[in-house]
Amino acid sequence: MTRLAICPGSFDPVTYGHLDIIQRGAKVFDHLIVAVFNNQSKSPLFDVDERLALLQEVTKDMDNVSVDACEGLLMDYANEKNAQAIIRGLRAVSDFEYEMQITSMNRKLNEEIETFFMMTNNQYSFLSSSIVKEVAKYRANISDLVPPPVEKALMDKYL
Ligand code: COD
Repeated sequence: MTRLAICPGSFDPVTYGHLDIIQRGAKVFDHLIVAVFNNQSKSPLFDVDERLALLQEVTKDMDNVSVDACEGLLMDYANEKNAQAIIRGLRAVSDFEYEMQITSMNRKLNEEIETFFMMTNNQYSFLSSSIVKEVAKYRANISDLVPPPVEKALMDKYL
């Protein structure tokens, strides 16, 4: 049986922290779908098509990773794809409560699909898309935080 996992998120935009989790997830599952959702509590800088295009570009050499744009409930999407697992990244303790909340809701929606948490590489523990956007606005150097196509897209946005 093919083991399929979904790595959901806003990815507004994708950072090296996200990529770290995507790479780790792709090592333990046969196939990983990076699912781009609009998180209702965030106002995105990039539209879904832009986020998707950036993710496609930066994951193009990962053979068992694909990228998809999604709407509606994560668990409906995972069920439709016959996925066995959801992969989420954990940075610091501050992520824990939010992750517990969405995981217990997701479990209520579908008990068959397990959520796995992966701890990020220490160097990305305090990295988030929001922080990257904040500093990119002031044209600070972000080359060690995001891949080159994302850096360019951010610089173009804030031109
Ligand atoms: N290191 C490691 N992991 C990281 C890092 C980092 N530096 N930065 C982010 N991550 C991880 C996050 O922990 C997360 O696992 C993933 O990468 C994506 O992060 P974000 O911030 O892009 O994504 P979120 O948290 O905004 O995603 C929220 C969802 C879109 C998944 C959520 O809103 C959702 O499931 N929406 C669909 C509607 C739904 O089903 N709702 C019911 C659940 S409440």
